[in-house]
Amino acid sequence: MFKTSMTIKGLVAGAALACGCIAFQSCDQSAEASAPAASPWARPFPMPHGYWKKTDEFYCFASGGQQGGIYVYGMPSMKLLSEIPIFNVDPRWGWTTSNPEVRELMTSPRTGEVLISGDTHHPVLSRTDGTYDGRWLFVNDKRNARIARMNLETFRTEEILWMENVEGGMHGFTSGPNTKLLVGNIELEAYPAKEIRDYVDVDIDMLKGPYISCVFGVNVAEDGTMKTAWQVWGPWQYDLVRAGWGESDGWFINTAYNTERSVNTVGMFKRPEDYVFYWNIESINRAIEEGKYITSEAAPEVPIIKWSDVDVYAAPCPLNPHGLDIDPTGRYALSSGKATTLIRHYDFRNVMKAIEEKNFIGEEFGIPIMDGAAVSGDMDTGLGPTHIEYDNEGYCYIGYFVDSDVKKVALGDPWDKKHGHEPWTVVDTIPAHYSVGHLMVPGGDTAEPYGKYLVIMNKLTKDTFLPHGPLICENHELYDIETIPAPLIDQMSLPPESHYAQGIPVDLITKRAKKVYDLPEESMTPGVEYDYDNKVAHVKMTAVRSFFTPDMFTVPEGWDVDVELQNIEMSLDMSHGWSLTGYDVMESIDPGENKHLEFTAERSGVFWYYCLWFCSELHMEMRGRMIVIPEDEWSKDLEWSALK
Ligand code: CUK
Ligand code: CUA
Ligand code: CA
Repeated sequence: MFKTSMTIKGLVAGAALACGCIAFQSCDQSAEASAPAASPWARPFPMPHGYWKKTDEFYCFASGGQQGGIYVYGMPSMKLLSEIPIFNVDPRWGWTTSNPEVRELMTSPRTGEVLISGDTHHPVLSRTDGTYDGRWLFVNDKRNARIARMNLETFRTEEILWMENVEGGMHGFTSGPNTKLLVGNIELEAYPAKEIRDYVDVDIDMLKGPYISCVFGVNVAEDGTMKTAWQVWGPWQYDLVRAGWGESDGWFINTAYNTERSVNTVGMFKRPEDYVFYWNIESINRAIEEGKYITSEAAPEVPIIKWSDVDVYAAPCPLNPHGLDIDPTGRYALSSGKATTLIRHYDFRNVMKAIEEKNFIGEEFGIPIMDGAAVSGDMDTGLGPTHIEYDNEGYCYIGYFVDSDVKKVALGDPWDKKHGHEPWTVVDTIPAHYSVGHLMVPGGDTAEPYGKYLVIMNKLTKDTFLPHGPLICENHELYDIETIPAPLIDQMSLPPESHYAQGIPVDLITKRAKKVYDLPEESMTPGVEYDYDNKVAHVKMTAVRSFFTPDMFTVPEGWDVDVELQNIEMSLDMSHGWSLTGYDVMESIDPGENKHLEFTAERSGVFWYYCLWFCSELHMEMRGRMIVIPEDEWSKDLEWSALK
């Protein structure tokens, strides 16, 4: 079953797989095939201290999907490190709506509603000159058209932008080669405010459809602050997006699977080909400069531009395309239909030539359509292609949901000089367990991929892991792509459902990562102040092993309580937390961190607060009481300062 050219590495992993066993040492077949020590992936036993910290080469940031945040793990250890809470509430990571700062981020500026769930899809690491710089991680919420920005010093969310003028369905989302501009799509067509409907002026019917949708740009300031720069509205919706670099710098491209403008599955499948769109960014800026835009009453600062006032071109793409990804030179873009075996590679040079020479085969809604055959080539390589990543050696990796594998394909000029294969041919077929969604090569969506590893993010796992109820975990499979065939190194279960992931070298993160927060210059004086006018008790409280100070406070029933908590520890890993019995209040607070918690003392009685983490030998003792006095029994002598 093995090709003779197979390397030792491949042989070991292949043999291990053949007998369904990953632990080489205990597997007779693999022992016969090769000595375990020959595998660079064999792990030492017993495990030396700090082994993973020393051996991990990349951080992987994977979207949590319905979990609402981001999973962080190390590679190649595939050890889960953190879950960054974003659109969800998670007291473990100090992220609840009792904290007014978090609550504000999660409050819709449009409706005032606090949303505590989301659907994260596309993590986007910030870039400088086309490569990751380790400053921030952005991610979109598909459900409610939001973008969050995490600070990679603290691994916490600092900002959430609620996309103006749309209710939901933000899907494709990415960064330009420099993170000054983010671009994205609205996937689910909208029935927007009347002023936008009138301005866009294409047929739209609230009951029957079709609807309209937009692409958008978001400016990112030096300090990371986001601001919507523009929205271009038009007749279609868009799925996935990439912003060009290198040869395609200044353009962004996206797929559209519902060019039929239908409102149901069958209707969205009527055309044998849909489109890939090429958008010129400069033309959007020009339209704004020339005043070709309106603004809505709800968002007076966001220019709304008509698709017909910008330079956008369509190229046909086989039946209902999804993923669309650009190679490291910026020259090629690959996409394909979800329900065909064809994958199409677009050559940016041919696209530019077609545009310059006006080689169009027609138009739709005024958008010129290029001849697909003229700008591209097709490969017939597998069914259910969804996403593509690239390495630094001239290969791309195409994930096939239905075939349940990844095809490693050799790219065309100039890469053929590097890899030496016939361009656009499959050089390796990598099995997936099962049904590939996205896949990830570290830096695989940048101008300079780091390569080395491939993570296949499998949607279905069936019987791979122990049963745990009908909703089954996912499987992130790690392959070594430095050899052909690629050996499987590890499999990692992860709760559903990761969409995209990005991998970044550890030193870009570790050199910035915060270990403790900086305490404010002035130290906190613990105590309680009573604001009788507004009926608020302001509690200032410190936490240090193994005390809360104060460890008791009183408050009249019905008052609001504002607890300012300060963890005055300066030691690594000395987080405390504040968990209040009888109330929906529980929050972690890290070393040096200062945090407000707000809630209403609705019921009279004695309520204990206790430390959230097993921080010290007297962790259980690290607790205190909130005593809520019925309002008619309250008097000033019951104030904390009188009792202490
Ligand atoms: S999408 Cu989910 S697997 Cu949102 Cu990038 Cu394709
Ligand atoms: Cu502090 Cu347990
Ligand atoms: Ca279609």
